[in-house]
Amino acid sequence: MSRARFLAATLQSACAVECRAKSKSYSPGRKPCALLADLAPPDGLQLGGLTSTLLRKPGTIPEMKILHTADWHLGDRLGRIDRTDDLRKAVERVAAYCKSERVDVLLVAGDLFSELARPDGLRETIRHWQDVFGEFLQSGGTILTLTGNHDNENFCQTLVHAMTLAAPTVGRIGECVPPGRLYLAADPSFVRIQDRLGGYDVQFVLMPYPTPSHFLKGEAGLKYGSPDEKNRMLVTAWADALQGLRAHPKYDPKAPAILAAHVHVQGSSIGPGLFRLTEQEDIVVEGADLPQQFDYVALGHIHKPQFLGASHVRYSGSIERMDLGEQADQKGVVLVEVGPNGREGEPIVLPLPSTPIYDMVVRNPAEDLPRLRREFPNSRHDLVNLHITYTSGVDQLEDLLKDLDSLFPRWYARDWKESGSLGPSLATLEGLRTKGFGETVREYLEQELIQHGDEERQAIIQIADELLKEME
Ligand SMILES: [Mn+2]
Repeated sequence: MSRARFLAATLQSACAVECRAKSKSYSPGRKPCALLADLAPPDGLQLGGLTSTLLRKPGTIPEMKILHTADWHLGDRLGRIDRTDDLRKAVERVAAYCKSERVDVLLVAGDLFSELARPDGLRETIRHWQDVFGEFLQSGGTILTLTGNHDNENFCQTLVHAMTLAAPTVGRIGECVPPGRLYLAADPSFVRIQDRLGGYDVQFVLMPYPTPSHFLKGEAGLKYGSPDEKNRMLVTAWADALQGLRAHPKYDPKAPAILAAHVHVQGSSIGPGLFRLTEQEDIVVEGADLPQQFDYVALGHIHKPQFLGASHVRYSGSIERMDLGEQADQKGVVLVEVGPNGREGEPIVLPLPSTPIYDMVVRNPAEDLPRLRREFPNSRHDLVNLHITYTSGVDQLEDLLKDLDSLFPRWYARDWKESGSLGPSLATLEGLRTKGFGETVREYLEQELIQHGDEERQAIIQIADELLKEME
């Protein structure tokens, strides 16, 4: 340890002791003696184990603090509901944790953007990051990200090219990434980050989702005959790429190492289902050796938070509930500390509040509506899938829909049927018959426009009919 570093460490230790004595928090590398008030969690959050991670033993080498998150899906939609505001709030909470926990590295393990986001939405997302993470980056924090299966390949490749043009030497395999910037990996790679005070490097292996364009390069990429064969090749290519990085001359197997990957690892629990992907389509890789190979494994792709076998191999889960399959998930981010000798202590889950999402069945509107008003007084932000049965001559469908609209303004999907009209057998037959394109469009418009005046509805349907005729 150099004399200057020794002096710095001593001062930091002294400060830590003083801070503890004054019930203040302390973390190395940032302004010492920040008041606990600075650490106040965002609205409504409870921080489990926060204080214990901030109070360090004096005289020890400081650990690098890494915050693991994934599956942001920024700009996503659920049915007719735009999730932008929900997701921005979640990102702001992640940034608040970066500040309150004195995080050094924010690791986002893929699926940053929704495939539903439009170019203007993507632009605004990047702008939002500048506002939200500006302070974190300026104070020397680093953001490491990689691409997932939902990330728009063109857009991410453009980002990577632009960032490489701005800083051509940053991100080369095995090199140190300078702090204070965001780094995005679209290809398998590994970089180092130097601890701000400890003087040691931590290696970060970054494995994007295995797509043919990034993992089956050259001739091999063209030679698969079936989807199954393609998947088998990608599984092998993923393992080979990881093995290749660990065998790289610049990779030090004795130095601390973190893996961040967007992939489905064998043995994980997907809950009710994968997000907009069938199990057959997914690439499932072998992960038995990962706990021994890495000090921490930061996974993305599966939205249900969990660890796999060892507590340091984790899916952080998404930052918000993205669909009905996630209604029971408690969302969060994971904080882990790594020192020169590897992981220090257990990873800690920091909770994120998320939007309630549920199915709502209305069978008897006259009774159900007053009851729902009593039972759901705070449902303005809830994401609701409405299933309505009404009776002609008893219920007014248009009024009923208006009432439900005011009770659950963020319903994201709804269907209704007349109680007498559809017997179960008839309903099944109806479902089995394949509808034509024109019929589907007309039925959709009829449903969507039910609350508009007849004249308006007819006018719009007429325009749609003309367009459909043109297409035919
Ligand atoms: Mn994914």
